[in-house]
Amino acid sequence: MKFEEIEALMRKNESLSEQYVLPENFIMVRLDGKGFTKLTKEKLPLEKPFDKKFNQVMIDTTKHLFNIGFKVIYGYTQSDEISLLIHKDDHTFSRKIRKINSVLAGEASAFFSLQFQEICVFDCRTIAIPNQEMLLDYFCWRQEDSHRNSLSAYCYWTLRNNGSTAKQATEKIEKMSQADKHELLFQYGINYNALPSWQKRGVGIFNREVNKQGFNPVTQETVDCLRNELFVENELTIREDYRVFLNEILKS
Ligand SMILES: Nc1nc2c(ncn2[C@@H]2O[C@H](COP(=O)(O)OP(=O)(O)O)[C@@H](O)[C@H]2O)c(=O)[nH]1
Ligand SMILES: [Mg+2]
Repeated sequence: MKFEEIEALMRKNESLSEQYVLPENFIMVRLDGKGFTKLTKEKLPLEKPFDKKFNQVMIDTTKHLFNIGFKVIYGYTQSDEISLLIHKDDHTFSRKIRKINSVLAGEASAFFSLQFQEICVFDCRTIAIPNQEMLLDYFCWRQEDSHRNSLSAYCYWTLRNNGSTAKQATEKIEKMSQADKHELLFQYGINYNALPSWQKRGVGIFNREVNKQGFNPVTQETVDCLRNELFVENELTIREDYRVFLNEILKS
């Protein structure tokens, strides 16, 4: 086979297996740390179950993903995952799913690894979201996941710190209801409801307009101007209030 024929065949096979996010759909991506249970337990010096520096690096990684060419409307991070809502009209990489996933996973992995000077890897998946209601459901779902996992993580480490083996702690937690978990923590002097919001509900990141003073070198005057700035919401609301909050971000 000639080189030209080989090339044409390769390109045909590559393009015929391509998948795209359909027009008019929001592009949702979710990145998740690969093997972070092991990484956070064995390789990184972190506090358990939650570590402020780890969370800050997740926030900084999310912010980094706002600045790599996609029109990101909202970012949400909890535990070792990041969700990014990308604009309906975004046409980066012609909406090719393979490109979106690989570039975002690469950017997040590289950025995060540099912060800890350790190889840390994220996977990435893309989900087409056809309407606004489903989009609100998506973020409420991730927040509920955050809440459940955080309650279980507190119970797990409380039991471990008080003599249980990993197996015993896991088995005990599996059988417990949400109310039982609150009660267990209470017995050890932890009021789950009073814990910092970022540990229970995750953190939201979005652009907002702020008034800044600039200096005009021509007129030698200070001038007021509006600038877009990335804002980190550490105190997210829940359920219906969260939906209202997200709707406001979508309007702007
Ligand atoms: N020590 C510590 N671990 C964390 C923190 N945030 C997330 N993790 C851990 O990261 C892991 C994420 O879970 P998951 O994605 O299901 O597991 P994976 O498949 O091993 O990445 C869990 O084991 C969490 O305990 C943190 O702030 N501190
Ligand atoms: Mg993970």
